[in-house]
Amino acid sequence: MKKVWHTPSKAWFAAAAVAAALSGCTPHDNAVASSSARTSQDASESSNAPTAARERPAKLDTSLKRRTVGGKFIVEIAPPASGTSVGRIQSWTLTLQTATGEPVEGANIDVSGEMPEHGHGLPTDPQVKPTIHAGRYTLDSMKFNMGGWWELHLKIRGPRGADRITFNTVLAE
Ligand SMILES: [Cu+2]
Repeated sequence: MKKVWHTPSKAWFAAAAVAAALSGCTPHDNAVASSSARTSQDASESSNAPTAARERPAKLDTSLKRRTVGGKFIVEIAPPASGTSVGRIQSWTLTLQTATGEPVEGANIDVSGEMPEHGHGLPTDPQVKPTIHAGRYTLDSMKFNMGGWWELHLKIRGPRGADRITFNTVLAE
């Protein structure tokens, strides 16, 4: 993968903003939505921060049930029964299992998202909360502010180890 800038710079943010403007994005949503809830330290660590734009691969795995990168967990995420509505805050569900299919309780899960082609993140800061059902979690404050290719990055810390996974979802443009 070709990397243009190694660290975020003024030029980099300007380029991301231009790319976003050309594609009709509203990158400022991110800053506005999160500025009230975060400290400056949190903001600097935000994984929803803009990223350098990437092209969409010819083949995208859009399966929403997959094994994590290190093979520790099986994760399934699902949009609300009504489907994903662009521009609306919605709750998704997340099912977490061990590699052998046992429900995983007490996991700590971080979610961030981005539109790789546009170099911007989600306009919200999704939160994962446990439910009364073993291995079932809710993914609250999910909002996609435009159609297209989104990546959802999950970092999972369970009682018996940590792993991560990236899901792809393509919403009608
Ligand atoms: Cu976008």
